[in-house]
Amino acid sequence: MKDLLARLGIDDVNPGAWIGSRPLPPASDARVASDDPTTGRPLAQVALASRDQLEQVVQASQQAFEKWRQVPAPKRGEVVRQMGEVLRQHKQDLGRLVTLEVGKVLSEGLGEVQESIDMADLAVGMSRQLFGLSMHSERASHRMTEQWHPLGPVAVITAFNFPNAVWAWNAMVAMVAGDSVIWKPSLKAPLTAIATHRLLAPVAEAHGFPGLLTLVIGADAEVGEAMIRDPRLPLVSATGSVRMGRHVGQVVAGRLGRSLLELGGNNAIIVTADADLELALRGIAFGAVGTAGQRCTTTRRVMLHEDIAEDFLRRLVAVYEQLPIGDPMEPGTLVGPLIDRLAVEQYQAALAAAVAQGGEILTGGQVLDRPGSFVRPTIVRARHDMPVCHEETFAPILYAMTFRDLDDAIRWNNEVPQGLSSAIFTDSLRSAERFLSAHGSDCGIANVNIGTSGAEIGGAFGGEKDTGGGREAGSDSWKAYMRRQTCTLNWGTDLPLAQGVTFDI
Ligand code: UN1
Repeated sequence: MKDLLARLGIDDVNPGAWIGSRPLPPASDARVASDDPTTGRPLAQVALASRDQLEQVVQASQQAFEKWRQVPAPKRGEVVRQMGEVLRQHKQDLGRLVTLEVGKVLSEGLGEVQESIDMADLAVGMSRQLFGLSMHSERASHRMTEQWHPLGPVAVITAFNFPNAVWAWNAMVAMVAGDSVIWKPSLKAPLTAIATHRLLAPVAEAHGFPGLLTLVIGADAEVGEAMIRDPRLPLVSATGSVRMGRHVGQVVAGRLGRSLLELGGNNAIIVTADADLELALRGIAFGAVGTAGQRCTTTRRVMLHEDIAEDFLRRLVAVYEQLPIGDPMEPGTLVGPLIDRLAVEQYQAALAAAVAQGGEILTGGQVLDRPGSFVRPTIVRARHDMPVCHEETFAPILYAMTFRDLDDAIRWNNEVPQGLSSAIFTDSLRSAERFLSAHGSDCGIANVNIGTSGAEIGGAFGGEKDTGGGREAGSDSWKAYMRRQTCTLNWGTDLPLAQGVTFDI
């Protein structure tokens, strides 16, 4: 472990503010410890960034932006391509650090770094495809076009559960778009952020852009608030809880800035009577238990057709009862720890509420008696209208409910405040299309015969309602990181006015 941290440049105490590869000296004694959720032991400490350091970071980021935006987009893509290469070279170490720091199993830790590599590749392609449109002007000898320009320094606020990839979704695209990036990671996963930053900032620096990538690890009250209020930051992209996002969204809207929000989910899978149940079983198990239930896309509710419900639940319970729980670094482990003791308390509180509201625990429900933050993945027989089923608890708790009519299941899918991901397992074309129709799932992601989590980066990722409406990663999400300019050019000798207006002088 010490070797791994040393190879990635992590010391016992690490600076929390970085401009490129230059750390700013600690501003005070305020520190945060990053604990290993598998053992509960501290891995290393980080000196918290101050308001004053944020100011230095914002200024450096602004200066970098002013030059970076003049670099042709495909050349910006080349810099991002080189960052992707560095990630490839360090995938093993970085993936292990993700596993060490947040407790996801190693295949998922490595998969997360792969997601960042994929983002770099996608962004390189995007760098030659930041297309505008051309329109036909109503005026003779006029040409109308639309072009996209860089926006400015972008604030990227990330959550603990994807400490590497969510930054990459934003940063890779922002960089090819011509923006500089200020990263404020979760205080629960600062070491992955430092390691990632220390690997990639030198690439930008080698091209003459030390301020392109900056990092501030600080308390919300000290640096987070100042960041979201700062009019020099035209876009704040924030991933995390609905509570956090509602605040960020309101503050940024108050200064008429842009926010890109990727908040909580409460994702359901519907299983119809004609579904391939083996496929459904695997999809639900990965969706509900993968990452110990700590993805925004985690499957939290399952709606089973009454004809198959009892038999299916018996099979699902059997799968749950033989899941290997333990050290996420060990090959074969499928369930690692929750991020910390607070998450364990939230798991317990949700289960107490579920039982009080009439739910029945079919399997799981216990905290493991061992160091670290381990809980048993749990299935609760529930009713769709139990209040606890409408909340997101970041833990492996699956609420199972039974339906007769597909219309009811779709209504239940949609009745929660969140709107991120959803899925149906069915072999019926009609049921699948009904689910995907305009009066089907209301979520940003709707899948057929695939679970709710594990989206590829090529699509636009995000959700509706309390999930915040943002879209990141693929498709045309790059538009969020740029400003649109409509240009009308008159190459004639007259000056006709639009709408037939005359103004003869
Ligand atoms: C998140 O949990 O914040 O679709 C992101 C998925 C991953 C991303 C999850 N590609 O599950």
